Amino acid sequence: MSNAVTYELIHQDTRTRARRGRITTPHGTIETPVFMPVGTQATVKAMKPEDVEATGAEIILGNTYHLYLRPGEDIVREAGGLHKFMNWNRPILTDSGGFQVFSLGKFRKITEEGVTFKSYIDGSKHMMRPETSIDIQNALGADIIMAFDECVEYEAEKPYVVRSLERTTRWLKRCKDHHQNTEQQSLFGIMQGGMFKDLRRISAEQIVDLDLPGYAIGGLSVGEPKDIMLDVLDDCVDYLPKEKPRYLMGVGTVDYLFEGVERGVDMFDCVLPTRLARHGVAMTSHGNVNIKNAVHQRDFSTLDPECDCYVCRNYSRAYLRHLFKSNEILSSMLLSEHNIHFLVNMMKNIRKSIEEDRFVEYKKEFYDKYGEF
Ligand code: PRF
Ligand code: ZN
Repeated sequence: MSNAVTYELIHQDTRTRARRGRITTPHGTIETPVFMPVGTQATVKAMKPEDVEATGAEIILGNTYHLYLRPGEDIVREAGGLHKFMNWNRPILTDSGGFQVFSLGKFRKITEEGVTFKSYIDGSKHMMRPETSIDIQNALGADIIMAFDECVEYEAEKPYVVRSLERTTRWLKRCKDHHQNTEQQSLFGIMQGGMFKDLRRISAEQIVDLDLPGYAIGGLSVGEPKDIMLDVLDDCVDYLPKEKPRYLMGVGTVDYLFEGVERGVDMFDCVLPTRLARHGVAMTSHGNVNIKNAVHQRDFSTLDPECDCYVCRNYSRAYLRHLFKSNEILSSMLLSEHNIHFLVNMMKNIRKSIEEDRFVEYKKEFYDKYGEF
């Protein structure tokens, strides 16, 4: 039986762990390292699929938890799956719902069987088991589906993290046993273990044992300081097999993308570019630009002279500021398109620099221009 998703290593950087690769899926190929825009509610907020495609994005994320609660996975299945439902014909990855459910705080309860939680929409009670998450993800039909895991909070105590990661491994086995559609959808395992390197190693050994088509690093970027996050990440990547893709979940600030790539991560996702856009912030090669600022009132230059996206080819900062100040929907649409293009293009440049063994130089060049993070 063949896997839906395969990974090919194209070039290993000679001076860092950065690597250039390619992931093949039933809906097309993805060049890695890759940034994946987030489309939680079966839409990348404020963007039409063709606009997402125009940015060069090759894969987007969907979310089990949100689509289960609304519209319900049956409706997506009846529509012919998530690709068809939302009119996106390229690869999709769905997160398992684990992370979203655990973010609910006092509105959820964890047992060996699964997690009970209250809907944020109508307060109704639900139980999500590893099997439920897989059933929903099978109905949605994404190319890559994620294991149902527990992401522990940053300051969780070690004894709790031990129990949690072992339960996450047992849940992963249940996910793997339950997932039958392996030729259409590939299940990725998720490493946990909090900020404890010995536990990260144990978690990695347990999940790698299951021989899955890819692995994610979960439980990072949950509020810990940057030096701790990078120190833990350093070790995590080494525990994962070289011949499988590695996905750092929920990470996508500009500096973390470079730091992750440098440590050998292949896939990233983050809501940041679209969220910043809706708050009037543009990401540019010279740092973030707050379009609300009065200095842009008569600024007829573009957001970023180095960007060739649809927005930068056609609109001025003065116009974008006007749209934002007037609460016009087009403001979110245009800034989202630019920000996604910015990150996708940055990853394209990173990939090229790895191929040419000058990732280190490119990173320095980029940081010098970008300024403070
Ligand atoms: N698990 C899952 N999704 C996630 C995370 C996780 O740990 C994170 C942590 N940064 C983001 N999204 N399933
Ligand atoms: Zn642009």
